[in-house]
Amino acid sequence: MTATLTSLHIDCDFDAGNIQVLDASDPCRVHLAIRPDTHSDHFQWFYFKVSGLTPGQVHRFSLDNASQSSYGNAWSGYQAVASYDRNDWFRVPSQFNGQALSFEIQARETEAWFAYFEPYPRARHNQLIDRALQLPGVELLASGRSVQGRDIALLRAGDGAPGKRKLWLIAQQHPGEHMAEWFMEGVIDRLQSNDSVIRQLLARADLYLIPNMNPDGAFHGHLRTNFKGKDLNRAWQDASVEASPEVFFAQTQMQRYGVDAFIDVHGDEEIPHVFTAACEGNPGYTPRLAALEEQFRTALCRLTPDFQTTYGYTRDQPGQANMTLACNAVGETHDCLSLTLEMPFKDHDDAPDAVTGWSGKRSKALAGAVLETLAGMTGALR
Ligand code: GEM
Ligand code: ZN
Repeated sequence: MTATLTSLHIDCDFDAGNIQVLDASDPCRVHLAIRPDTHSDHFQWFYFKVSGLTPGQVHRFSLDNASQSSYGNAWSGYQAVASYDRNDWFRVPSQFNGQALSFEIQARETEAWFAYFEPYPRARHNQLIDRALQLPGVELLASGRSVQGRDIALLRAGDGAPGKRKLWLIAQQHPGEHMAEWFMEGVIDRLQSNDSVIRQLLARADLYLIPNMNPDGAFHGHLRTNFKGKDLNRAWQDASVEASPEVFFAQTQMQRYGVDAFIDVHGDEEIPHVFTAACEGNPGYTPRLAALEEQFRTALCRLTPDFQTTYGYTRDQPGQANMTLACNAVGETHDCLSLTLEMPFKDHDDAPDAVTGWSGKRSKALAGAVLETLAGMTGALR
């Protein structure tokens, strides 16, 4: 006789939650769908809680609309993440059949969370800002407002003294790319270490940090857009207070303080590697900028196995860059080293981790290597 299993309760009414229940009548085979961003057709990010699991029982979940997501081809080779406590996240066996992404767990406990990537909670963001402001030499330089009025913190590490290089790092323009703010936590961690590399860096440069560019989108479980349905990484030529106040704020501050190097931190759904994209298609691209990009990539490769230059986006043809992207717009406006840094939703196949795949912890470690790379370049940036 088959034991009657407890019915499951599925919830996503929390920070960054996103799921729609299609049919949960069979607790062993649950049918779900991912909800699109508000005011946009984009979707891929999911994050939900399941209660009523039967320990020892295999429970299967199917995202039935996966193939219609923004990056429908990206599900091949992807594994969902799960957690029993929202601190320790691990990959679960997942399959994509060309239509639906299904994943399963042999439950250890009666409750579990599932997500597209290890979520970076808003509460943790607030703690990160508070912790950063306790560090010597770190200040809240300015605070912007999102469409819905959430704070956008611009932190500066350093005294802004004349002659110091201005290094900008912004993160999570695309709200579903939670690895980006894990990276920014790694920046703050390395600053807090105040080791000799950081002291060398801050002797010559100031860091301008925006740990989360899109708090509304993150809170609402969006993949790609802000609360007005705007892709912020397509807003850097026509930013407005009405449609894209987040970018308008960042650009205003960049104009005010200046930029000598810029890194826009993202996640990539499809490519299972960490990589950068740069400004080779900009009209103002020069051999000087090409050399700086090469110096950065070569140095970062030497510092960590969690970076590579073989895989990445197709290079833009000369003069063909999309200037609405942050990387290209900032690189052109400020004639500086400007990069998009991409971390994978899957794993970094050059140094895979079978348990976690790419993770928050690896995003944080990468940040330390990026700061070390920048520390070795401050003299070359201008
Ligand atoms: C990407 S950036 C795309 C850059 N493409 C090239 N060829 N340089 C985006 O915004 O689409 C960043 C991301 O979404 O992660
Ligand atoms: Zn992105």
